[in-house]
Amino acid sequence: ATKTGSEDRCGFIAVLGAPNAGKSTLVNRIVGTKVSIVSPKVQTTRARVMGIALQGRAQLVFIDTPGIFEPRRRLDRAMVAAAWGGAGDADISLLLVDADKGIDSNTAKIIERMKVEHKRAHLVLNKVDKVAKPKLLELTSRLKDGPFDEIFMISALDGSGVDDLVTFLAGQIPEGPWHFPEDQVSDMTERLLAAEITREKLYLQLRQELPYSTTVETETWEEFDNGSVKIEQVIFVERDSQKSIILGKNGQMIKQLGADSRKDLEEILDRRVHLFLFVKVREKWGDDPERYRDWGLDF
Ligand code: GDP
Ligand code: K
Ligand code: MG
Repeated sequence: ATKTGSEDRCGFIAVLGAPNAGKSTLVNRIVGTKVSIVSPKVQTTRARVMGIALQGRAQLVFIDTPGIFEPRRRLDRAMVAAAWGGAGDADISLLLVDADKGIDSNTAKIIERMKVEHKRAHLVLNKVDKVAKPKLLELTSRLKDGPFDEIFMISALDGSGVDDLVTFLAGQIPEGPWHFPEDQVSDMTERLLAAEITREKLYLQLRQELPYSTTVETETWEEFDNGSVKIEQVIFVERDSQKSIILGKNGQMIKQLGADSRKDLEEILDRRVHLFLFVKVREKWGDDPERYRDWGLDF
């Protein structure tokens, strides 16, 4: 199914940056559908996620990565390793910076490492929708001696500047046959994507640290002749008290979670969805590699 032609191009583009820079928002916008979940919380993205986009005859394969930060837990270390690993084989790497936040210590460390390891790197200042011009110019001048060939200013949220970035990238990637069929947008299975969508709702609705204690798995996936699908998912938590929070008073919380997730799933999968959510306590799931096997994280 892979097309070939003399003018075809295909390349891998790693998207790196501190947590919450807007990496997943950017990849979703370019791909045109949600392949990677987004929330205002750090560590929403836990593994490498591939988002595939076409620009003319160029197939651009974006590698969305977990944010790079100083790791503490075992899961943190695996996420940061996955982020750098995602850039290792890429043709181009992009450093995404939240222009409103500027260069924090995480970003400064990423720049130091990119100087050594990344030959074709570009800087992308994101969130220009909420930053005044003088601040942008100051940031640009501070970074012009960095390891970057080009500097772009974009808003992944409202899309400004994104087309120019994509056009530029399409011209930079190597000539060669496409790696993926033309209708493929991600390397994720529908089952995994469905679990991620529910995890996104947990990140959006739960307060403080609780989302980090949860993980979601799709247990059953049953398709019917009328085109609808029945999906059963388990939300794993670490303690009984967390289970009661997720269920909520009279089950209100989980009902809302299910409704929000189902709505998104119906849009993404383009079919009727019957979603059933269950909550199970599994102590220390965070230390159990079986729980992240689906994400492809190595330990
Ligand atoms: P990631 O951790 O780098 O993948 O960042 P996310 O894509 O999850 O985004 C983190 C937060 O920043 C979310 O609340 C996004 O809606 C928000 N965000 C992302 N891009 C932009 C942008 O261009 N402008 C604004 N104002 N917010 C953005
Ligand atoms: K995030
Ligand atoms: Mg992300």
